[in-house]
Amino acid sequence: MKEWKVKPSDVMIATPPKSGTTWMGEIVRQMRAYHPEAVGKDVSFIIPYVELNVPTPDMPTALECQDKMLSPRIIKTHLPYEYTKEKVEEEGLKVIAVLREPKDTLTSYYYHYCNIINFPGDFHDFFDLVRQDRLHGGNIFKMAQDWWQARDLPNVLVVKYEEMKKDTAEVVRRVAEFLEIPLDSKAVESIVENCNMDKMRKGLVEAIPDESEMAKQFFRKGVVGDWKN
Ligand code: PPS
Repeated sequence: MKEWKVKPSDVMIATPPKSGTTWMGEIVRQMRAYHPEAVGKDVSFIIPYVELNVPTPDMPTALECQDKMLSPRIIKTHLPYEYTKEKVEEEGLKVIAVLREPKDTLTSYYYHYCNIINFPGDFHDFFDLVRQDRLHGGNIFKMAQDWWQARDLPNVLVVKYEEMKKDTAEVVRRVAEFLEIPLDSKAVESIVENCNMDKMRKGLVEAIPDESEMAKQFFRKGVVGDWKN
């Protein structure tokens, strides 16, 4: 984060893992085409994580990828608040934080562990990791609490996954207002439609056909209250 340079038009999507990062990312990505400063409709399909630096010789680092991105850039992160605090509070970085009922987040996270990273244990084993604060994405409770406390900053918008489920169009309008992107009702409707789970799943399967199973598992159920099951 010390090396990363904020641009005034940047927007960062910050969430505890499994809280709606990808969904909000796609909403903002779709919206980006209507941004007054956008160059055409050219926006990357993949939104990079600020913290994901892959140190292999032939792979550009996340910072290098971001340097090459066209502005206005969309970046995402699961970093704890304290790492981004300076950028947010002193440099005015715009952040959309998405929070989700933690029981659903952990349910989703458990399936992520099983399906995506081959965790061999059951939910109890997984929950032991939660209790020991050993999840690879960090402490979802602390992250949610910190972003919630930052919600009154003018450059921070906090949205809940449950609100996105209940009325996606309302959230799209709120995000557009926050990002100062003018959208008419047709644009809102089209963004909502393009960001539904089936379309997003299909898009990912087409983008990475060799890993279509993973893509299907990633877009799992997308419902509120699945923890009960
Ligand atoms: S990650 O790995 O941290 O980036 O995961 P993240 O994208 O934050 O969260 C994944 C969960 O979000 C659900 N999802 C959606 N729900 C509704 N609509 C859309 N379009 C959508 N896209 C992703 C996804 O299914 C994961 O939740 P669960 O409960 O596992 O289904």
